[in-house]
Amino acid sequence: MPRPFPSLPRAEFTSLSWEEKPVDEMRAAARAFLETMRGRRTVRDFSDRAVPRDIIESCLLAAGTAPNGANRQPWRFVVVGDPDVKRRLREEAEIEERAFYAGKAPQEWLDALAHLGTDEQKPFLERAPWLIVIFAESYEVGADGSKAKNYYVTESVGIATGMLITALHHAGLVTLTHTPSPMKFLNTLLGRPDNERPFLILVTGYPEEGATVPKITKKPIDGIALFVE
Ligand code: IYR
Repeated sequence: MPRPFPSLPRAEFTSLSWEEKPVDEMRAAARAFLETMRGRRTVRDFSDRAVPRDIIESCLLAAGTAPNGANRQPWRFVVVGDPDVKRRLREEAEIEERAFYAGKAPQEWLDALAHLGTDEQKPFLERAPWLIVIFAESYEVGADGSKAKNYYVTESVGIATGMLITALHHAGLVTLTHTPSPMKFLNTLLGRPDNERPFLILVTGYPEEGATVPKITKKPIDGIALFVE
């Protein structure tokens, strides 16, 4: 078939590195990983214990392997460990959260959240060692100021974020996906340009000793999937 855009260079290809697993081994691996993932919980009680930066870097590189639109890799991770920046971030986030809990959020939303026990206080934003602020790059700006479109940005950044959460859990850390709304203050605070849209904050660290989490259940297989076969 003729190539639709022959002026674009074709990528070079290399052989796939993949090793077949016997089906029994595959099944065991799938089940073991399910148990690993069942051990992941969103945590709100963070310890202030330090986490080495290189561990976070490895997890970010794992996230950076995510499949994404046209391989543009439209994510930017701003990793905040500076106590002063964390304090300012907490202050700004709590301004938004106070407005949210004091009337901006419709009652139906507040009712849906009630079982989680959240409120406008976000001490973890100062206490956790790392706040990974994830930005979605809506379009790329070249050195000459030219704009290039990115594709499936939200999907791509969502996938990378899921992989980051998984990598951090696998490494033995806990996370909280936090989304103060609106989040535009993060651009100003962290000096990010207009083509980067705040996606979420991944609070990362160790759990506080004696941390508690809400008792929740996950849907069973027939609640989340159906097979057409
Ligand atoms: N951003 C608020 C509210 C909140 C919203 C959802 I949807 C949650 O799953 C949890 C919290 C807060 O962080 O408190």
